[in-house]
Amino acid sequence: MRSASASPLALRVSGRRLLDRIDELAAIGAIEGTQGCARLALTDADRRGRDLVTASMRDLGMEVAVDGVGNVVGIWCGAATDASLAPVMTGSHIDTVRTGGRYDGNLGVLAGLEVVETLSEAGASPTRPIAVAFFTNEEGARFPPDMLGSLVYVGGMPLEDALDITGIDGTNVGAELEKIGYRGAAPCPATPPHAFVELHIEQGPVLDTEGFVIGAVEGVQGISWTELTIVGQSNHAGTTPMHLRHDAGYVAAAVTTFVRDLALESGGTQVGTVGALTLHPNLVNVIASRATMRVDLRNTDEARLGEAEARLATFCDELAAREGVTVEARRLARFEPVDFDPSLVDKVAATAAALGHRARRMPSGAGHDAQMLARVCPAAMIFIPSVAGISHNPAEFTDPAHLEAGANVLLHLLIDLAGGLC
Ligand code: HGY
Ligand code: MN
Ligand code: MN
Repeated sequence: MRSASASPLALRVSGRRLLDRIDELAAIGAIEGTQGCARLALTDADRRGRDLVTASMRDLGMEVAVDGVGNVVGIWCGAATDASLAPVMTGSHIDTVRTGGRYDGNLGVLAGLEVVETLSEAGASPTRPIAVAFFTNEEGARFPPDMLGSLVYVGGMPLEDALDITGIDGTNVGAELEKIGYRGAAPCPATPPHAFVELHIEQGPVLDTEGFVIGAVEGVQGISWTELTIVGQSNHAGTTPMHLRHDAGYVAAAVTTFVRDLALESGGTQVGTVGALTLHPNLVNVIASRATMRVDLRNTDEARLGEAEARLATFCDELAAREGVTVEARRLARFEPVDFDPSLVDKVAATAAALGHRARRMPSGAGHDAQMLARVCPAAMIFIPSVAGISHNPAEFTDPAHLEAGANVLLHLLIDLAGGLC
């Protein structure tokens, strides 16, 4: 039993225990032959992951609450903690994309449980309660937008609207929540926590290539998701002269290459992706009558993101007129860039330094729940490296020593934000 009487800075997490938790959760929805897992939001695999994590919360003596959109929050108090105070919260998500890695989101939730277990076994009592949360549908891959659960949690979207969302498979958020048994009674929007810190893998190449262990994340770039439905005319691939075609497949391909060229021309932090594209009837000898595609544009600069969106819209209009098709746009997600609380970002860097790590200040290319919590309380993020910057890929990997280092920074930052140990 480690005593808390030693300087709190002597406290350390158990890297082995954290790895075991990560392995245990990754086994749910495991992608055969890989290290990755697939637990799309509100699927049965997500339910099993949720059941495992909430059981772990209860095993740690945490009070567990589930809200109307399925967000789960566990609250832990030490023997001398003042339970009446607003908790310091950490957490992330445990839903994954279809080709997910084992660390994206999962690390932030399981490291939160490891912090609680470390404090509990040390007999330590933070002045404030510690809350560990996982938010519903952070990925947005099945039900747009991403960060849906945390958006509702902070009052950024009415609960009814979230429950009404239709997924890429035609299912409904509310019905799927009922089906997995996670449409809870806790109110949302929720009472804001005192502060929020999220530990997450970088999912990009910066820390790995520059040799940093810790990233002090200063903010999150803007995100724009648009669904385009292109309607042309199906016709015979062999008999239809090229000038008589209204080819939705060609228009979709032209938009896809335009998105890449737009990002390259824009420079700066502009990125553009078409990751989802379906053709109808999707047959080798039929000119496609319909194409449905989803465009992801991101930039750290709001004005430039807006320019990119406008250029895409103009391109689609001109192409539609030229090819004799219609292009209908539907916005799936739109979040402006977010700056985290500068004093909290400084604390991330100072805590890392106290533990022997120089922190790399940087923006986040990926969206995170922390960007939603930043609307209601001071929020910041701790990054650790992704080897070769690979993520949203079963080959996603982070060095166990970096997992442990990130969790120790989280431990000591949470102790600090919780008013120290009493
Ligand atoms: O899309 C994102 O940036 C995150 O993975 N939800
Ligand atoms: Mn994530
Ligand atoms: Mn992700």
